[in-house]
Amino acid sequence: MYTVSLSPETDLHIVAADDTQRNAVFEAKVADDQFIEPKDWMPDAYRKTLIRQISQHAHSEIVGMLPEGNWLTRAPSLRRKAILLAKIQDECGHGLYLYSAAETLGISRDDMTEALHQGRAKYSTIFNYPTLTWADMGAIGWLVDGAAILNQVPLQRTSYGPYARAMVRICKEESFHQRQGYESMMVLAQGTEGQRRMAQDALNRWWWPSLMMFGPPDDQSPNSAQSMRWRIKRDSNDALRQKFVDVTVPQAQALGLTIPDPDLKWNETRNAYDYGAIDWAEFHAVVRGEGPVAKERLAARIDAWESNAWVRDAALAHEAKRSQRKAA
Ligand code: FAQ
Repeated sequence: MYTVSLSPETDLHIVAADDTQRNAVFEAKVADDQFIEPKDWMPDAYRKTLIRQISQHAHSEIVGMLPEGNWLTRAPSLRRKAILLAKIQDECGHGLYLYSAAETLGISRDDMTEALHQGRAKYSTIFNYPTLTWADMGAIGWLVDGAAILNQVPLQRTSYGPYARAMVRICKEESFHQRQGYESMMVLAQGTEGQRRMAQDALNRWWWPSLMMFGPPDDQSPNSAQSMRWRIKRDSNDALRQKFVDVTVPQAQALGLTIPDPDLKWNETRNAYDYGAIDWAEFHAVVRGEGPVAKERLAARIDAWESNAWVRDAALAHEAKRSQRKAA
């Protein structure tokens, strides 16, 4: 009979003869909260799910630079500009760690980029909304990075090692992003009447799209059950959304701003906030690529990729020369 032993001395020496046995080793490792590493055997569907999720996550970080980049030249002070620039550079770094993590699963960065440009790969719905005023920079940091952290902290314990390790640093940086956004909102909320109105307007526009970031409701989420069994996802979409509402409402109250949801109320029995109905038709339309600025976002990415091809060509030519010299 075939048995799986997970002591560090023995499990590395299991020679599994067929996929059923390999799968048993894989399942046992996942159940034991051990990381699956790039050279470990894994089911094809696990690999595919990870490539899908990690590449979408990477694309989100990269496309997510655009709405904020839009405000770099219009930041109201040198201090705000330096903070925003640092944040955008961090997001770029996150994208690169995540592309690298996905590459360990056997897909190339070029293939992932092509999938994004051809509309085959998704990125977060949130980045298909326009940034209309400076207050949107505060709202994105507070709400979008706030939502991202809640989703990403559990991903530090996701079952695939390279993804989990990438998330450790990403979470530290996202935490700074959330705080700078909240601080920026605080300054606006305590500023002139016009500034307070700008902050409220930004909250009004970003609140519902932020709730949608967590994905469809659990009973309409085709990937959740399997991803949670594989411990890729550690919490469900609805559980994280609820957590976000519960931590964010008191933050809005501290700012003196109103969450744009007349149905929002504390529920003593559940010890959590009840909140109003999310417009899932809007969510699905944005996922389909019909978001307010979806076309502009993709066009900007494709333009950046094409007009900077010479940088990639030069770097590769340099690398080829170096290898030739080494070989000679
Ligand atoms: N947008 O079955 P589920 C950030 C799709 S990072 C677009 O529930 P899953 C940092 C989903 O892909 C933000 N599509 O899917 C930052 C699936 O379609 P598919 C990104 C969405 O994967 C801040 C279908 O709907 N974070 O913001 C969305 O189990 C500021 C059914 O959904 C991550 O990617 C959506 N919101 O759960 C940067 C975190 N939701 O692929 C710059 C990692 C769902 O089968 C500035 N990802 N869909 O064709 C995840 O945790 C998961 O992938 C979920 C979705 C929770 C997003």
